[in-house]
Amino acid sequence: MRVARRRFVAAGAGAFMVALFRGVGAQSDEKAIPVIARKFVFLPNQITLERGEPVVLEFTAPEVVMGFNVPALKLRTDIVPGQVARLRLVPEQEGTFDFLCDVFCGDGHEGMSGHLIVVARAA
Ligand SMILES: [Cu+2]
Repeated sequence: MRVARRRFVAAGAGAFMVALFRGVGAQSDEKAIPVIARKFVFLPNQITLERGEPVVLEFTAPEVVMGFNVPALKLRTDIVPGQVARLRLVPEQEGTFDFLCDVFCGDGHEGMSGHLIVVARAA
């Protein structure tokens, strides 16, 4: 009984945190970058960020479920129609990183990719 109750409380707290996270938009110190994932392209498909600058990528998918994945940075999210998927990051490494859709979305899925480019912060 005691264990069951503890599990219930933990599950409830988890759900609350998820709800809180989804409900919060970009915070004042973050730059929001909207990205649309549609068949079969990310718009924009080249995203330039400054190293050390906090950003939140805000994804929408008007058609079907998509995935955004930057394998080299171990960053990914599902993008579900009707919801905004937010990925917060502070890029720590300069370079060009490939991203791709990792949820099969149709005949053009394999070509659905782009680049995340991290540059030195402007002085
Ligand atoms: Cu896809």
